[in-house]
Amino acid sequence: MSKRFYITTAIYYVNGQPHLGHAYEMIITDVIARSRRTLGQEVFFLTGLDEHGQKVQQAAQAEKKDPQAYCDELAADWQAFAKKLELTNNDFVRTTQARHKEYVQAQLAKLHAGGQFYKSSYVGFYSTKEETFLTEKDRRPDGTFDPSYGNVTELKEENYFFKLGAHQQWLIDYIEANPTFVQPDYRRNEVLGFLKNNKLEDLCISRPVSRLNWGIPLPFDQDYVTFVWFDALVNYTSIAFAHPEFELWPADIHVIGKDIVKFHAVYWPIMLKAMGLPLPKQVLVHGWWQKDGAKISKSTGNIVDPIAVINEWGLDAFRFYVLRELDIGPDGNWTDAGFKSRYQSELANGLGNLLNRSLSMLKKYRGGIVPAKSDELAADAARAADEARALLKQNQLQAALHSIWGLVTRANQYVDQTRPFSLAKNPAQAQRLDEVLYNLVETCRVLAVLLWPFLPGTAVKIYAQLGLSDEPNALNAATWGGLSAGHAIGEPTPLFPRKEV
Ligand code: ME8
Repeated sequence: MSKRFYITTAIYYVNGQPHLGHAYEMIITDVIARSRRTLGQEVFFLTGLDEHGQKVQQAAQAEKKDPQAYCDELAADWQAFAKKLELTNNDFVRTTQARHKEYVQAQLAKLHAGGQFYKSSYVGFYSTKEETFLTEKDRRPDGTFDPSYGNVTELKEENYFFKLGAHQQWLIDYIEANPTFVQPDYRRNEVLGFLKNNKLEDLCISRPVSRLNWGIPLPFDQDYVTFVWFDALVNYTSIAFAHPEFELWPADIHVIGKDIVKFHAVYWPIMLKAMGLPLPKQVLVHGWWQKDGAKISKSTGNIVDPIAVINEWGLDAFRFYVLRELDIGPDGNWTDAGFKSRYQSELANGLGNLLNRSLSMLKKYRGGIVPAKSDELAADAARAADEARALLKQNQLQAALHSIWGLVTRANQYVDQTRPFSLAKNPAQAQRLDEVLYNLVETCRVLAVLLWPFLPGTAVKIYAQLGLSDEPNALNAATWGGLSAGHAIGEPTPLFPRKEV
């Protein structure tokens, strides 16, 4: 059995509907998963839901629902959302599933037996919003806590703690020896800075049932449930080992947002070490989306509804905008004007126009039959394919799209330069017209192959319009000359209808 490329998203709290930030994370993970598939690797892609903890319990209470019933309803929406985005996930974890809960309890029992936990009294402050304990040193100079913590309450209780602190130097050494473990580099430097300048506190891994009962009971003390983060992080392994038919662990990439780096780059490696498991190869950290320069927030109404955008503009227009607009790392800003502008210029007038005029001319001038091979654009296509291949291997999605669009632009310029509509008027130019038409339709075919990880529906439509029955899902097929003379293409239809804006 050979190891599969195993990639995960964070798992999402089921306390509301998915928003732009969640959609972005799912899409970049899907593009990386598809990229590896198109490069010929076997891939396992996991996404899912984080269903326990106070946040979810409170959201259920606010709707006067039993937490499990509440999660079941929302889980159906989230699963439908994954389908709407055409994610190629191989499984969908819900942390309330028996397969996950049993695994978490088995790990807890093992760690407890191995002396990794101790019971101690905790006096301090608690942020429900962040599900985290706070101390005096988290106060701001004016004595208050940062509003991002929400309502902070004072609390004294007995809990179980996991011995994190003992592994601080080991983790520093590990991250220094493995420069790609946390990416981009500036996130890695932040983690190292945090570890070198702070004493790592032990991690509280329990919550008393008297305060919170929506969680996985500790197998060794029924008065407690497991801290939601300990439960959540373990999903990456519980599901990997729920698939004995594949070799999955260690994960190749955990894709997460910038707010949860500490959990993934500090707590999780130490948990895995204690569990006797190898560490994931990489934690890949993306930035956060804003809209119109302000935080996305349901309460202020500053939101982008991904489903509404997809229903109006199509899935691939949505996928394209978020991937082309924002590299993995920095923060991004959604504007409706920016979205429409990319739709119009890059999709409708760029790619869509290239395909439509290339196929329409082939229909009109050659009855839809591919002429003899010609290779005027072969070098341009090969350059775009080589660049895309190299960039996809490094998860440089935005840069890869940029290279691919270089080929779209080149082919559109080629139409303007060679003027096939004029050539068609002159019978003496019949052979030249054949050459031009071949270069155009073959470039469209190569583009479909290169675009498949990013815009899978569009890639499939291009192949169908070219009259090809296979799927454009293997990058090797980007080699020039795939279309043969005499092949009959299908019907040209606009990929991205122009819209009044
Ligand atoms: O943190 N832009 O869940 P979550 C980009 N359950 N990404 C964003 C975003 C935005 N505006 N808002 C949120 C949790 N995200 C835990 C994770 S993993 C074992 C447990 C991203 O639903 C965020 O950075 O609050 C995170 O990666 C993901 O959405 C889930 O956030």
